[in-house]
Amino acid sequence: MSKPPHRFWDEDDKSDSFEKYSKIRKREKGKSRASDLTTKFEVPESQWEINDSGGYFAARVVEVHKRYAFVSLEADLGTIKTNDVWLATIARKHLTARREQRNFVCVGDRVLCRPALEDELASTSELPQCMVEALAPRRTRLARRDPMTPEREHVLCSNVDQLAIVASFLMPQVKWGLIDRYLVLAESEEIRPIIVLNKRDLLEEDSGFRAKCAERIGVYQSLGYEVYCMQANAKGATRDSVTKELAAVLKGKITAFSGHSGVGKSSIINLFKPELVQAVEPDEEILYKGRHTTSYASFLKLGGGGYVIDTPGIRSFLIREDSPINLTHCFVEMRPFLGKCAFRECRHVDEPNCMVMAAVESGKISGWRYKSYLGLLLGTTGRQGRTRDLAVEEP
Ligand SMILES: Nc1nc2c(ncn2[C@@H]2O[C@H](COP(=O)(O)OP(=O)(O)OP(=O)(O)O)[C@@H](O)[C@H]2O)c(=O)[nH]1
Ligand SMILES: [Mg+2]
Ligand SMILES: [Zn+2]
Repeated sequence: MSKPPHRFWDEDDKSDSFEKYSKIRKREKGKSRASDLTTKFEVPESQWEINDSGGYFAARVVEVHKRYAFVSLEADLGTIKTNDVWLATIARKHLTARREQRNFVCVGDRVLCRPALEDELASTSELPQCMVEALAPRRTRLARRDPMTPEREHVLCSNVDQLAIVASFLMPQVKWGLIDRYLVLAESEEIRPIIVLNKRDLLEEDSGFRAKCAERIGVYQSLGYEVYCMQANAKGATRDSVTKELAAVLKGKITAFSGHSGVGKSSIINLFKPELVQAVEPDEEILYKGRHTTSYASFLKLGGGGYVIDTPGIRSFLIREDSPINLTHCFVEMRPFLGKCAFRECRHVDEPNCMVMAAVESGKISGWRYKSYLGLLLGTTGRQGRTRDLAVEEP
């Protein structure tokens, strides 16, 4: 998996403690992944038996509905024939397991399918029909938790290489805390984050808000994150240099687009000539009605190469990295201080001789990023944290 061109910690000392914590993290991560593999439904691809006589074939889930999904043929890994779409249902024998999951499959999943038999046909459909027999373990995943049933996890999409974190400067106003939360998710899944700030046209010249945005963008860039500022609905936006730069970043990769409703995710994707043009409500009023224009995630092939997953706007999602070590690791500017505080288990909250807090005080770590860290650390632990998971406090 390719890494962004420049990362903050590249030039930093890869100290013993850093290596040590990296190992601990890997081990913990392995544990949480192993629990995903408890059902017969999840089978590594190396064990798939694709024999042509049974008509078995590998496919990619491109859209998920309540009772069925759409899948596209994927003979070679990475070559998804998005114009060869099948209506897929899950083989009945798998339907009792995995209750903790809201969906059995999600967009981006690699699945093993076979053509449906006569008595398995779901309904009259123009499309050929198939049964999903196995799911490949997910390489990466974007998940969120249902606030009413926090033990249930809803995986929004899987196996993406990159995460485009989309926000608009205004209408709705950018939530920096949400961006930080997404960045933690990307770091923890080890996927490349791309920050896209849209609706540049709504920024007033010389406003204090504009200056604040510039300062925050500068901090993200200094951490090695790419930030693209654009106006997706501008005339000639497809030919804009920012659009071209972004197109180059999307090429050859699978990128999920995520962010609040109404920030312009679908409008941006439409600039890249997707196979299917995404619906966009021209009326800004959708923001006030709280309606989502995109109602389910879909997998799209771009004209210039690469695939994107357009997701409906979301407000919150689950963060796995709720231990101080893991969370510190996901705030890249804190990595150099891992294991250097006086207390081995330092949470960097109120402990004496904390190197992270010292770095905040000396200005090495920005105060608002540190506040985001505190919000995530204290807000995602314990029962209270589960409900607080919903409201992203603005640092
Ligand atoms: N002023 C301004 N409006 C924009 C811009 N880009 C998109 N819009 C408008 O913002 C509204 C929402 O855009 P969408 O692309 O549907 O947003 P979305 O993020 O896909 O929203 P959901 O599908 O609900 O999650 C539409 O009315 C767009 O026309 C922009 O750069 N500037
Ligand atoms: Mg949309
Ligand atoms: Zn500390």
